[in-house]
Amino acid sequence: MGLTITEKIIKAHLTDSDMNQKGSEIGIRIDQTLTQDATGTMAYLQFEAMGVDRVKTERSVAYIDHNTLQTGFENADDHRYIGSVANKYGIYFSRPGNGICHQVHLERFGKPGKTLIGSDSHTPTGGGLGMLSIGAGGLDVAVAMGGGAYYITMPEIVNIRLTGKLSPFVSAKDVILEVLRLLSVKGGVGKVMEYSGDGVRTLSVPERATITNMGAELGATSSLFPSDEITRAFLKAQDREEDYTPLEADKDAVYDKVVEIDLSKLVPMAACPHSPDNVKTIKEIGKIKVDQVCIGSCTNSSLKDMLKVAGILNGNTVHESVDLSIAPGSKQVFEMLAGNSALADMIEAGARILEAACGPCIGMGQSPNSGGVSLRTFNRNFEGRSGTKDAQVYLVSPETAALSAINGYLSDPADRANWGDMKVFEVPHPEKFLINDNMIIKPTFDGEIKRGPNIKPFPKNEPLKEQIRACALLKVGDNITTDHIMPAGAKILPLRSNIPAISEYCFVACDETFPKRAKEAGKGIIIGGANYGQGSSREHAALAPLYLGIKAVVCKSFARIHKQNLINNGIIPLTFKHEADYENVSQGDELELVNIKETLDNPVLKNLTTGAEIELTGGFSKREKDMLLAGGLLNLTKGE
Ligand code: MIC
Ligand code: SF4
Repeated sequence: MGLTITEKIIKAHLTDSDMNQKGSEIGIRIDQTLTQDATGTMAYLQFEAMGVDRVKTERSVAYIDHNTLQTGFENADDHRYIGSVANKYGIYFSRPGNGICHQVHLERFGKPGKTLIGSDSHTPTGGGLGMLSIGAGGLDVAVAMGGGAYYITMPEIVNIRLTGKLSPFVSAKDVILEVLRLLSVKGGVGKVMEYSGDGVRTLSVPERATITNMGAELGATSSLFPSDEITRAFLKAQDREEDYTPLEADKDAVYDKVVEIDLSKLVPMAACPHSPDNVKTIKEIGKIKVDQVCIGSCTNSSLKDMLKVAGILNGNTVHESVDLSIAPGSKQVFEMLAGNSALADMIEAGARILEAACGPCIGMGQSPNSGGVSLRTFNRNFEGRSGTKDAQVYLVSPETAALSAINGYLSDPADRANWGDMKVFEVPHPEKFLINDNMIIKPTFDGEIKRGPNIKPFPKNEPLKEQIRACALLKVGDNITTDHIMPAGAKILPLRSNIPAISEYCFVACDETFPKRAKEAGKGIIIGGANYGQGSSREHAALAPLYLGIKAVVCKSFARIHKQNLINNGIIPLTFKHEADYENVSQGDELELVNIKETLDNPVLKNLTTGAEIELTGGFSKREKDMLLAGGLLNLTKGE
């Protein structure tokens, strides 16, 4: 039987497990890692605590791209800390200003056929190059940097077969929006999305990367494209053709599911508030008035995206009721825009040019006006993530965003009527990118570690006790995101290195009294619905609850990275055996997990308030059980 691309890469990296058992845990060797600054400080504190003298990977890179709004000393201190750790332990350091981790990694480091894990959920961007790239918690990345295997559930493999060619002004963003429309934000859980078919050859590497990037919103473990002549051309244009290896699925590869998409039938679409899978065509939504347009983020900030935007803005003025901001994805993109008239066209049209960083995507500025309609080329539109609770955020392609910014209303770029007398144009793929890695510092393996006063140690857990008796401190519904559990934004992000301080914001999006109540109770259990913890990889969504005494989370189902983060930190993630039992626990009920040490597989939750006995499921591997018993991965490694 032939192999899929995913299986080929896994087979070449398998440590000690059996990949033929779908759904069982496998360990893989990791070739490359990446961190960003908002998760990086914790990851490197954990790496330091492991006592390893240098990184053991082929390439590890630390990026500074999230916390670049330096309103106090905290972020700059974190940057210095990460830079100093990188230098000492052998990690490349991408300085602030060099760009968003995923865009830069695609340009300068990613390699077909290799494995990459990153402490950011959009690490699968690398799948655009045919690299098995997976988002993980900071602790998992620290372990991989130390040479340890990374563990995932052997995924099901979904084949997304692309045929045809996109029509003019329909874009890669519309492809992934269509996949989200078809499969939903839960549709990729436990799966890798593997793209194939004739349509693949019509998409450049950055376009493929837009699609694999937003596979994170499906909840997928990863998304992958083959490595072919288009991949070779991209690597050649990045002056690293030697990194090319061809990679495709065998003709007789067997997939768990096949989804067919005819690219020529797609039309421009948008994900409507407040979920990336709430997808409608621009025509269906209609010509709604727009207040703000933001272009950029790791999904849509490649050179081609920016040139398309510049082409639309050229000779026009941003509509007087619209505020337009543009953040190029990397210094390479920025410098190339500056080297031709594209940047001037954007500035002339009235765009507010931001630095090459995450910026508005993570609520670092550009919050929309109250109730404002904001069109964004980003990947997440969770309620409140923009910094304005009642803003209406729509996720769109760069073409839709730019044209709407000119017109002042949501405009379908494939409909010529929306172009007025504007010129229609085509953007060719560059044959050569501008190569200048002067903002990437190679490590010299020496120097002092520089710690700022805001950098506090991470909370420690203790080995699991026989019994957990605690109150249901909070009950939440379905699709709770890590932005609910541990919000980001300009005010809270600078506290990422200080768990006691950031814990004051834990769950405030759901219940402002939560941190105070949790501290008073000293311990607690959280009750959740389906797809609990979707979204980001931020380990803080486990570390802050740990600090606040949360012992277990009981819900209908979990998102992959968050579940792993809970286990890594010794918080027990359990699911209801019968989903209907969700109704049998109310916030405030006194609960008991009886004899939990022995019953991790099938524990019983006693509701001491109502007398109900609720059956739960653990479904942990041996390794995960050992972590939970030890009170987390670090305790386990240190034998505590
Ligand atoms: C995000 O897009 O939510 C982030 C910010 O990039 C996160 C990481 C973080 O919270 O630091 C992610 O996607 O993992
Ligand atoms: Fe940065 Fe946004 Fe991408 Fe997260 S999704 S890495 S915040 S650009």
